[in-house]
Amino acid sequence: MKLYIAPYAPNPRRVTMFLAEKGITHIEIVQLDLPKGEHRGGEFRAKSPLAQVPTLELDDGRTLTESRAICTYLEALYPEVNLLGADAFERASIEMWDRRAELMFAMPLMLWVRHGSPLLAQVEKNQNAEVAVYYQAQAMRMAKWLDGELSGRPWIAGERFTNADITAACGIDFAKMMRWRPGEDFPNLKRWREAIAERPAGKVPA
Ligand SMILES: N[C@@H](CCC(=O)N[C@@H](CS)C(=O)NCC(=O)O)C(=O)O
Repeated sequence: MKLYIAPYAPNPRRVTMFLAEKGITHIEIVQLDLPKGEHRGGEFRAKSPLAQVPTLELDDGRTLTESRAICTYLEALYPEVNLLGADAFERASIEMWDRRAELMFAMPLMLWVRHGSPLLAQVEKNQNAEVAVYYQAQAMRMAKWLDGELSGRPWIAGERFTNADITAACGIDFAKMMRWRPGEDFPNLKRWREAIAERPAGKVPA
């Protein structure tokens, strides 16, 4: 299998953090240069019709895109360490938190960065400062909410580390490009992010 990723890109990192936490090291990693447009060529587009990373290519040539779908596939192949839930309720509960982490938190953070960071101007041709401000406010509202949630438990989906933590951490780490990270004003989020840094997933470079 080959996993196509790109430096600094948050969605591929969701998969590389997932692999690190499971201790999977035998999947070949192929780095694409997004600013150079390596992902837009016909050869890669045949693997990933939306020209996006991450893309997982199986040995028989079939491909999967969408970071969560790739993680679902990898969890089925390598069930331990379990990151997506051990029984019906836990699987659904982790999916619920993962979707919240992605749609309500990581997505606004990423749109803030994509529209607001001058470093991305080359890749993001339609940057809009007003959109950046809108999503920054939305992301900060969700950060406050998540901070409250984390006052009562160690991890986003409950008592153990799961994929929902990876999804939220990738959003937060991408926002370093806007010089934001949870500080003393988000004490639970800060404690949670520091705990991730101690884990295998936390060692994967942002
Ligand atoms: N929903 C997709 C999003 C993938 C995505 O947006 N990938 C970005 C990198 S983080 C990308 O490939 N951007 C290049 C482009 O869209 O031109 C997922 O979760 O995998």
